[in-house]
Amino acid sequence: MRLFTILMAALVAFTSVPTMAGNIIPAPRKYEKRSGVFTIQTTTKITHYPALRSSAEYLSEFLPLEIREYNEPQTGDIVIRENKSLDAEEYILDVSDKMILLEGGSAAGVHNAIETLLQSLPASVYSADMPLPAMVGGCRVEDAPRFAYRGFMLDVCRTWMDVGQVKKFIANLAHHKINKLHIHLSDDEGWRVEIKSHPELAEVGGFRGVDSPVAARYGRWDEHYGGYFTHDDIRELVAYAAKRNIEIIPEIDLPGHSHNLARVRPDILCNYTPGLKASDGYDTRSVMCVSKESNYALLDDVMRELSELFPSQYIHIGGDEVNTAQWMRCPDCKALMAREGLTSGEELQAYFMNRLSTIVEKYGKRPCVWNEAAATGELTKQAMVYGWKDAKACQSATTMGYKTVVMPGAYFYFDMRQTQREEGHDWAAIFDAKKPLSFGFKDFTAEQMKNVVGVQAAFFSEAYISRLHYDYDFIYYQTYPRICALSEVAWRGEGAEWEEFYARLSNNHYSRMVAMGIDFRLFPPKVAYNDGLLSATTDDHSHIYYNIVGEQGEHLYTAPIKTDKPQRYAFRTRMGGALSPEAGVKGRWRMLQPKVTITSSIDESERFPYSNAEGYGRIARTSRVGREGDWILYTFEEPVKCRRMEVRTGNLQLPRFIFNAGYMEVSYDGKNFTRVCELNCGGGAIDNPSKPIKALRVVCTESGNGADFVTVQAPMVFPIL
Ligand code: TNX
Repeated sequence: MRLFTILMAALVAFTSVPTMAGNIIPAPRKYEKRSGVFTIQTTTKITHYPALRSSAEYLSEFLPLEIREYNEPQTGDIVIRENKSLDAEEYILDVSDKMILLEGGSAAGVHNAIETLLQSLPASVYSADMPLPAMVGGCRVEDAPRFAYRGFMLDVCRTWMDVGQVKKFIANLAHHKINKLHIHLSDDEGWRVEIKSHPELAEVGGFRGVDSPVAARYGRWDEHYGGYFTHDDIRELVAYAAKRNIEIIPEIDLPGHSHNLARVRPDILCNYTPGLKASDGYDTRSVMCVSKESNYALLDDVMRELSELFPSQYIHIGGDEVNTAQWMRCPDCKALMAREGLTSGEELQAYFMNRLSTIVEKYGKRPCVWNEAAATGELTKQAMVYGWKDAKACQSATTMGYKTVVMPGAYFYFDMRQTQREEGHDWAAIFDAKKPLSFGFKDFTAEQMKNVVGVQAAFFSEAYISRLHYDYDFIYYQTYPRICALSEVAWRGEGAEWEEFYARLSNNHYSRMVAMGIDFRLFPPKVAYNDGLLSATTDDHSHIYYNIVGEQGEHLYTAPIKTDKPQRYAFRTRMGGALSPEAGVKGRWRMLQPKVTITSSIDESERFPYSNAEGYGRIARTSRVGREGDWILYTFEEPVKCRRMEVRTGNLQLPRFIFNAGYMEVSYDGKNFTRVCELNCGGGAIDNPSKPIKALRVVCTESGNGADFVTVQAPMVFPIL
């Protein structure tokens, strides 16, 4: 058996795609293999130039060796030093039989050298339990990033992540040479940073649901849900990130996305009373009034505190998806427009963003905005623009003269789902790691490239919260290996060939990520069915498991399965905490679409009638929010035989616009109903019904959902396989 394994490994090595030397991600500019081997012993020392103590300490978190301050490189040491002839982030890693030399233009360059060294060691180095002595092959790496800005945006508003969780995220970004963490600290669903001069912003706005004035949007409706970072927390995060060459850029998303702020401080809103009927008495306005001087005074306090807390030269002030209709109904905003000669909502937003930018600049910082806020070109050119809509929006910002971070959603929004059947948003695109790796700057002119500061990806977390109870970690499943692809593009300025990159990933990097504690997404196995034999294969050293519809448990796959019902099997791979989506033969995920009529105690919306959902293609909406006692009824023309039936209120993959609480009933005759289950995230399901189903009904037991309506979806009918 052992011999067989060795032979197989040799075969794999022999037939595999040639990869960039060193199998490093992101691939270094120049990598030369050298003769000789350095042996790290338990007695090996990490010696460092005086100013690089922190770098030595960082390395010793993975290689627990003695640290010494030293000025001359000594045989047998791992030497950390500055080389002034290199750019700040540039580095040289030189491994010979005499020593390991890590040189950087600054501590940032040294950090990059350390990350490359870690990737040159066995994967167990990441869990700090690499057995010593360990051998490192001789090599010389000369490397530098193409972009100074290599970022990731984390949304801690929709789903709260505490200091420990954010630290873990930062630690893993650092292993991929990502050097900016853009942290989204305020949104409609939460305010996540303490403001000492206005404690209510975080103390009240950091929580939602139950007794909070903030609506319980997205998951955990029956819980006082949330949290926020104190000033001490922020200082801890900033220091932790800095040690890993990561700068934290805070974002307060203004003047839109301010529903939370408006619930805590209703005085920020425009001067008119909204119609409250559809939302069951709930004010859903979410935009700061532009005309109120008191708003600028409040924001001055906020920006002052943020500027003291975060050493970054940037503060992101948002500017996306502003509902300007609210300003058009406000007499004070209209008067301001007349006074200032402004003719559109966009111009009014530019006025607001410029006022806010002046405040940010007063505190010695530069403002960052989402691309909409710079669309008219009126915003100060001091601002840095984050192009999220598409590549065009990025190009147009660069042409107007804005420094621009490129992050088109269709390539870099890692909250998007990865295939049709997986979880997550789909509005920008459905894509896996191949997509960000394919990103290039071919369409950008040389002039435009001068204003491109770098690349960033994002994880918005609306879909995360309702998946916290899954048996895998949704955020890591969504973000890795897509972040590996991001790191390649951001470091090198271009992607790589997929085959070559995938070889580096699957041969080396997967096991590194397992040791880093990342529960990443594996690619699904290939499934084939021939002559009554069902087989599954994979090429990434993971294990294959399968389950059978209607049976409990998961089995290790070891050999082809003889069956005449291949559609009953689903296969997935696992490696550590990583797992793939399920794969199977065509027909495994077939759904029925029996003729159905949808009725409700609530009238349908005119724009999104119930017939949309009856057609199984599109979603429908009610004309108002659900109240206690409301119901939605799904009646089938003919009783339906199936293995499972499920109905959901709310938006497709997103539990919002739902019945917050309630239950589901089934009827086999269309007259008598029996209760099946409580609603969970707005939905319910019945498995293995005893008879064909004539109707399902969901009943609401709690009024309101923080919005104006309830989304109605087609029933999901799973056939007997
Ligand atoms: C758009 S990107 C948003 C966010 C959402 C995200 C979901 C941006 C500036 N705004 O509010 O969470 O889409 O993908």
